[in-house]
Amino acid sequence: MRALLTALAALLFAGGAAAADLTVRVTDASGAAVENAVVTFTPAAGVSAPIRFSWPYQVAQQNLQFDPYILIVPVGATVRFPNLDRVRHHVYSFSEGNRFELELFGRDETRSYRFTQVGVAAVGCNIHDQMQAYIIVVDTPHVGRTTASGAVVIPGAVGAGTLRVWHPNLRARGGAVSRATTLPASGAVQETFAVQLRAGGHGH
Ligand SMILES: [Cu+2]
Repeated sequence: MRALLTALAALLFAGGAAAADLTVRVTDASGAAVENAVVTFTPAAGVSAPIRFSWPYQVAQQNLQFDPYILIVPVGATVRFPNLDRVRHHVYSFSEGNRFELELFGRDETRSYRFTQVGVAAVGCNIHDQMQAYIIVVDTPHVGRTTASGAVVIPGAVGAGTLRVWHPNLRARGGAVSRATTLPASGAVQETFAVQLRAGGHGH
């Protein structure tokens, strides 16, 4: 009986965490799919639980590129920057609130930096101009990045809140547009954004 009650409690708890199955589609002005848009849903009621993501908080340098091109981390996260190249890199960001500089470091060395401000850090290398990456620092667990299809599934979103779309080439203040929405507690929900991109395109 005790085991049954425990199972029942677990079931009820899972029910309490119900949320809509939210898919967000991002297109450009001509209707073409936009890849590498970061979509967040921020509940109006706020977020109380600590935010953790399943992917590594890491931007490697390999073959004179940053990998990944776009990294999403929770505010307060420490991001590692391992250098897997034979050459030295000098990684920096001049983005307001997320300025940092990791001076020349070489093969198999790692530097790290803790991101304490919600926002975007545009990351570059002082030596290799073509190296570019973006670190998106968020205060919500409901976040994802659009694939080549222009779509992303946002986990756990429910209730009133703000949907926000950011893209490196988005023509808007802060590179982002947003709108208020209210999501049902269950069922499949689709939201679409048609955004204006600067020439130069759809990301990476
Ligand atoms: Cu470099």
